[in-house]
Amino acid sequence: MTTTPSRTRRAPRKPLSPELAGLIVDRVAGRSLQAPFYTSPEVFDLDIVEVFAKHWLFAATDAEIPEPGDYVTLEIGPYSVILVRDDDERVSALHNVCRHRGARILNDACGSVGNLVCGYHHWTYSTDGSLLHADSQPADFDRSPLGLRKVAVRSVAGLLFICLADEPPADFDDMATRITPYLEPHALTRTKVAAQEDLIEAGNWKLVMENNRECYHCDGHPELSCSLFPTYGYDPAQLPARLLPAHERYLRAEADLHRACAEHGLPFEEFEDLVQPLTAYRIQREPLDGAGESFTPDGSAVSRRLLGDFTEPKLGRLSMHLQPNAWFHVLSDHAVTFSVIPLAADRTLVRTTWLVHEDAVEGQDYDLEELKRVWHQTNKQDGTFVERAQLGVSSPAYEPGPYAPNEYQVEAFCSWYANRLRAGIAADPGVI
Ligand code: 3BY
Ligand code: FES
Repeated sequence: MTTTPSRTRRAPRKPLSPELAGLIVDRVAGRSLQAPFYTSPEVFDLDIVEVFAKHWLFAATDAEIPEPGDYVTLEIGPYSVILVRDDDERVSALHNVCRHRGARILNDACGSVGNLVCGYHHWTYSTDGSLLHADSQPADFDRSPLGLRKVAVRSVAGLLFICLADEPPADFDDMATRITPYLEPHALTRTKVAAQEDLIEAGNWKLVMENNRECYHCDGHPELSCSLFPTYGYDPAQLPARLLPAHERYLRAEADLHRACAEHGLPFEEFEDLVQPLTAYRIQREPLDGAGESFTPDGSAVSRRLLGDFTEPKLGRLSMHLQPNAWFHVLSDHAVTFSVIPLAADRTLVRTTWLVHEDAVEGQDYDLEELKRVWHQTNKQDGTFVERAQLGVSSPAYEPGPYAPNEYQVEAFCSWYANRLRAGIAADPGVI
């Protein structure tokens, strides 16, 4: 009996219309994207092929699958990926596609299994993906080439990343090396999931990301504005007069934060490379307003049990942005991760996960509603902004408008995105 070795196949492809290809090649920098990038099903498919199937994506946290057999599944366009902790406590990422006749194996978003058993004809795989058992096969049946197809996966300081490509971008290692010293003191591998919320926003995934990359709109976030400085994204030389008092507060808080970081050996420097690399990101430890500890009405810590071995709650926020689909706030007392998954041209899943120290006790060390309040409310408000943006860009009257200087990270996101599509067209002209 012969079996053909498995090879990664690409997502379905179809011709790219010349108009769309022209819009991609001729994108005008400094302005929002042309309407089809937000509204067209053709662009949605292109985004899956050129962005989500080719780049490293933040997928989940180690804390979501703490024990052997724990799994989560993730749907990305036509792909379904299983992240499962195997018996050696390593995380495997596997295509959720049975090697018999292709049935989806795990159909829940998360759970725990001994082995991975296909519900169709009961082919049984171990948690590292190897095929353990296939019933009623000939005596010489060779199981070895029929393990579940693997997806590249990396764990960095408690964050799990996957890449669907055969040859994942190698610059992931540069990012992993740089972000690890910022993240490690927060010991995310010693956290537990206090809450996770999925919000489906009525807008394109790029509108969700663009909205995250600026705080021009942050007066629409009264809860967040208690602790996040309203000067976010501004060049200090170009601050409007109304923000000067906040900037003075920021500078004092920043000096305090840098002293605390020096004392506790924490890196704080801004690193930002959001446009050119395949794995593009920014990371920085920034002060918070008020008490400077956490996202609360007065800025004081939500959880009495601080992360890692911290004794000092006033450590601001470690802020990290990753292209294409994630951002993070890592504080002294908790961490919040956000991942964005496109569902359709005009529908996007935003998954928010709150992590606390694994020994923190709900009701004693923290109040769950208080922990979630700021980002639950902020996400809802952002969902409304995104929905309004989607409605507006869907009108024939929409024309791309200019970004303000404090929206430079929005421009960086769109430039990165346009570069990725251009590279895809250059590599494979005429098709997506
Ligand atoms: O997630 C972030 O880091 C940014 C900061 C301001 C707007 N957005 C929430
Ligand atoms: Fe999975 Fe047949 S399709 S066992």
